[in-house]
Amino acid sequence: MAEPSTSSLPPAAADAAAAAVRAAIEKSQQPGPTATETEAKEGATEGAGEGPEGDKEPQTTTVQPGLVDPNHDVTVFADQANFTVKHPLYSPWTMWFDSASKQDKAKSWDEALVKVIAFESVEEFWGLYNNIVPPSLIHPNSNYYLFKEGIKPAWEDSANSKGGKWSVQLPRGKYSETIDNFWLYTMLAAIGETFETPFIKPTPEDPLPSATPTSSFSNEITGVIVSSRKAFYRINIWTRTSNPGDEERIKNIGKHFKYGVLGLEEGLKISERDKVSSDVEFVSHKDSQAKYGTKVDKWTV
Ligand code: MGP
Repeated sequence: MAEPSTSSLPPAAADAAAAAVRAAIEKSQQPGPTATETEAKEGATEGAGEGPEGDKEPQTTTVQPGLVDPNHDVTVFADQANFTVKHPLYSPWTMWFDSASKQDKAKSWDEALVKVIAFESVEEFWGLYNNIVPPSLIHPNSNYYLFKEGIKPAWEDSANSKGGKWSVQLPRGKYSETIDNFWLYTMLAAIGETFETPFIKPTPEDPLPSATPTSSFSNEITGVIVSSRKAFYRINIWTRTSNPGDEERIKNIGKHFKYGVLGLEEGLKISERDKVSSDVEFVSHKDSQAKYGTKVDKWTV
């Protein structure tokens, strides 16, 4: 299982994890009690009737309002079990799951869909990640769905009904470790909200170009899904829109997903023999529902 540390992640995933922490810091810069105020208050209660210690003057170190105080607060990066500070994410998220056995008995598709947990901090995310069965080990025909709070992972939800999905498929078997890593990187990009980072093509001179998140962030991603199927694994990125007019913006998400987040090479076929390519494809939900016997318009990157 991965440690709650970003040091072993590839650059894009590490960026995404760092973005999740940046979200925490930005959020925590809202006015709150200063350390001095907090310590003064604690001194007042803890010190009462405790002799010399109780007479202690409150310490005068002042940290910026709401920021982590390095002298007192323990983050998950310093102590994985006994941390005292949680870093809130930009948005709260919910993990959903549906399993093959439930699908078999369910009367309708969404009857089998269960909420696993809702979380809103970096620490809760790692707590979930460290305690959940990885996608390579879930039963074929099962799916994990990580969606923004309040959005059901269904085409019918108003946040999804006009949208679509980017997909990548990997053959089962030899790609089990890869799918587990890809899913982690995908989740980090989702909770770090880095999918809308402008994609900058790597060059031999600058193989790891770093782009700052775009100012035209439009909250386009509603959720991400990993699916286990008999012959393959699949990751989907769901978007709110799928208009031809938004092609450039949506393709940027696909490029960032394929090259930045997953680190795939342009033109690379994941496996010629298995007839599964690394083409990352976009299709609208409307088209994917009508896929049988219908020509489906797909975008690739
Ligand atoms: P799938 O898992 O998205 O496709 O949907 P997959 O794995 O390609 O399977 P295939 O059987 O389509 O080849 C599988 C099935 O689940 C769909 O055909 C629908 O019956 C149902 N389903 C999936 N989703 C995401 C939804 C949804 O959002 N709404 C509803 N009503 N049904 C869905």
